[in-house]
Amino acid sequence: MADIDTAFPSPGMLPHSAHWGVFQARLDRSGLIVQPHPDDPDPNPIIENFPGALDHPARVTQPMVRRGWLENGPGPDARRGRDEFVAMSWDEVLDRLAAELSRVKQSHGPEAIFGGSYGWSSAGRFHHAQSQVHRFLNTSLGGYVRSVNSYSAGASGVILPHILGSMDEVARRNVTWEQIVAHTDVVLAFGGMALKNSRVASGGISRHVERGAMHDAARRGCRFFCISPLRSDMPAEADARWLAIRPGADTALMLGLMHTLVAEGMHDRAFLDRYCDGWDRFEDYLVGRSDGQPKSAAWAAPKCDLAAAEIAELARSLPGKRVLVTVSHSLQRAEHGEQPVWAGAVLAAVLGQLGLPGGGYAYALGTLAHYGKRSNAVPVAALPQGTNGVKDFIPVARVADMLLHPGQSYAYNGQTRTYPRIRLAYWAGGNPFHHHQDLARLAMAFRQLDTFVVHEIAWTATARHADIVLPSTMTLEREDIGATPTDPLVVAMHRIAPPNGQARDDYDIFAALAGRLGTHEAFTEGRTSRQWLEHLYERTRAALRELGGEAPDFETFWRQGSLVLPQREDDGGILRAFRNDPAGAPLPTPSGKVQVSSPVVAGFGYADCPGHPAWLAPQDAPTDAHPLYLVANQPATKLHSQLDFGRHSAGAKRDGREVCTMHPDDAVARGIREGDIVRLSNGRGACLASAALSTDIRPGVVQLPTGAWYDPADRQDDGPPLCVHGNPNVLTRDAGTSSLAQGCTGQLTAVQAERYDGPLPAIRAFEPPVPGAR
Ligand SMILES: Nc1nc2c(c(=O)[nH]1)N[C@H]1C(S)=C(S)[C@@H](COP(=O)(O)OP(=O)(O)OC[C@H]3O[C@@H](n4cnc5c(=O)[nH]c(N)nc54)[C@H](O)[C@@H]3O)O[C@H]1N2
Ligand SMILES: Nc1nc2c(c(=O)[nH]1)N[C@H]1C(S)=C(S)[C@@H](COP(=O)(O)OP(=O)(O)OC[C@H]3O[C@@H](n4cnc5c(=O)[nH]c(N)nc54)[C@H](O)[C@@H]3O)O[C@H]1N2
Ligand SMILES: [Mo]
Repeated sequence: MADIDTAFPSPGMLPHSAHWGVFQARLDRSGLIVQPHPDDPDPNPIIENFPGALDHPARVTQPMVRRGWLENGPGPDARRGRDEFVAMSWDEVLDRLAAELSRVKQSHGPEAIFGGSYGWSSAGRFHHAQSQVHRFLNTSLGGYVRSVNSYSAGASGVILPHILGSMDEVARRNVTWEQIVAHTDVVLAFGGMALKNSRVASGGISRHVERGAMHDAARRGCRFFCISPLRSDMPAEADARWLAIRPGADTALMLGLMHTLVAEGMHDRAFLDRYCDGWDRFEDYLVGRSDGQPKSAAWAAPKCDLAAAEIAELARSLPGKRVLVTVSHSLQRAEHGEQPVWAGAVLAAVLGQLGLPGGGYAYALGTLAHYGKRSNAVPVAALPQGTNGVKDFIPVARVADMLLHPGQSYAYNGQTRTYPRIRLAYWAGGNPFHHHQDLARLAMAFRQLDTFVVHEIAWTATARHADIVLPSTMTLEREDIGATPTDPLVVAMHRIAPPNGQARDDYDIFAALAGRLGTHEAFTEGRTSRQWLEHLYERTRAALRELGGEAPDFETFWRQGSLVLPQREDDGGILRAFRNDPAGAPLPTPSGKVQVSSPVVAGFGYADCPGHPAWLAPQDAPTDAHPLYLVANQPATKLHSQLDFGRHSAGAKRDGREVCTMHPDDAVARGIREGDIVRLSNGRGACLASAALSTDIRPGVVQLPTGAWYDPADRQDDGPPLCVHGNPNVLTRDAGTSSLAQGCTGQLTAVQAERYDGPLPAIRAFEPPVPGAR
């Protein structure tokens, strides 16, 4: 039933887990030693950011309060983000914060508190900071305005339920890597399947299998297509053919492929008849009956900048083969991001492949280690969040709009909603100055608040924009349970090191606040952290017993360090079930079938998201002034902004600056050489980065990963900021994907690049603020 993982941990090491994998660690006199799980075939090197992080100067070591807030009281303040901080004792800061929370609740109600607190936090299931803040706000203040969806999948999370089923069904419980190794002939990977991405998963994965699976499939003869502006979006092991598509043009390519198949009678009519709803309306659009424009390969070619013959040939090569279409999250983190997600599903339907082993549509396969895996047969620990008394929410990426435009109405998924008036925002476990777009605008938005509270392990730009900064422990400094529904290993995360400085666990901070608010019992249920771990573990244990097996008690689990859970069959999920029995296992859509077109979405009447997949030309495209596409993708050497000061992340920078990649043609035209500092700019701002030249990037595209901490050259200036460290979100646009999903569009924007010959400003991102006198 539940086994012990005998390989883990090794003697003398303690078990722990992170979003970048299960690992073991030890703190000795020479410092922190971390090693991946001994049986991990392809460990994620990001764990190398841990050594040196525990007592790095960037850690927050004591509670700090912004001077302007302390002296003038709560209220909108243009100094937020550029004011001095003063240090304060825990007792005083908790008293003051409890009083402010009470004031906001009494004067404005919990509907004036924004507790979305989006962010990845750390991997342990109990100390997960976002869950902690939600539970605290629910149990102690009556609730909060929440956020829905994610920066990861803002558009797909909304469109997929309209056309196939929930994101989890279509991404997590669908085609597995095992099926690909055994069955797939062709993988059309739109956005690629970069190993840098697929070795990450919230909660921690014990074995990273993606590289090996692509290698084995390719060896068997599976043909991978890396459809992306970057060749490196597919590992060498896949031996992929690279189609260097123009960014933002995938829907055009998909339409061109489908048109060729339909025009040449190679589409699977029987599949479309039996399993799909709304084909005719879409076909009218595809062949041009509805708008006079056939979406042929010749039509698609100039849009995606691939040869028409190449598109047509690719289409003709597909029928009769087991074809898998994947669409990465990145494609939908862009203007009209709903379209490639929808068109990819319809392409798989046109090929008649949905629901076949190793075939059809695996949305987001390769973007996170969760996807392509079997699911556990029993639930894993999660902190209950209580009941939120406030019903209001925003789509997560509309946070700046909400703060800047209270009372304004906006469209979302068929509703007309109104932004609430927020007085206090509470963040723990996320970094909006990493994840949000147009950072100058975001800073303005946070200046509208009465009070901004942040719990952080380190002095991120978000902490620097707060009024109250509370130092939290990092994962290595506390005990927890590491687990995810897509990996069988449950990890007894032992404490590796004592807390740094005055840092406290988020749980203890909230418990102390709850004590002051008279809600201690409701928040803690009388449990210590250790008692919570035992309590949360019991859920898994009870479910194991129900399955009829032995399940060790908590003490045994803790002593042995891990537990291996049973997993479900690799059954292909809802798409396979539907294919096998369309009447008995209908899809959870209005027709019970694949919505090739959707009367519901059409009924919303959105010009920016019509009732079937369509090509909608982007507004945020290159111009004469800003002729290059910027691809602002996920960083290889860290998770988002986490531990950007760590040695693995720092090791990939040049003189402390982030590296951007561009094609030699674009560089030569601008007098830029390898290693030169370039200034990337557009109307919203600018940043500096070190140029790396490569022919593995499409000409006309500059790639700068996210994650370098925002470090504006002049913190007092109100003009477009210059980030000296290389944060691309000074450049990206703060606009929703469409009226349907209002998702984040941070992946792409248009910029100019020039060699920067001015004096190089110092990078101060990791220098903590020096507390002023009180
Ligand atoms: N331009 C552009 N922008 C993007 C993207 C993109 O592709 N392009 N991608 C987007 C995506 S997909 C995502 S998911 C977001 C990610 O955005 P975030 O999830 O907000 O980024 P993280 O850096 O993971 O933020 C987690 C924060 O929690 C802190 N933390 C860690 N452990 C603890 C703890 O125990 N307690 C507390 N209190 N804090 C802790 C870390 O120090 C860090 O600052 O970014 C989005 N932004
Ligand atoms: N190392 C590391 N891994 C991560 C993360 C991290 O921060 N670091 N974050 C994790 C998270 S939260 C998420 S949501 C996933 C995100 O997964 P994704 O959003 O898929 O990841 P990205 O790296 O942003 O984008 C993947 C690739 O898409 C390509 N691309 C960009 N625009 C286009 C386009 O218009 N068309 C095509 N065809 N390709 C395009 C880019 O070259 C890019 O490298 O990654 C996860 N994995
Ligand atoms: Mo994400």
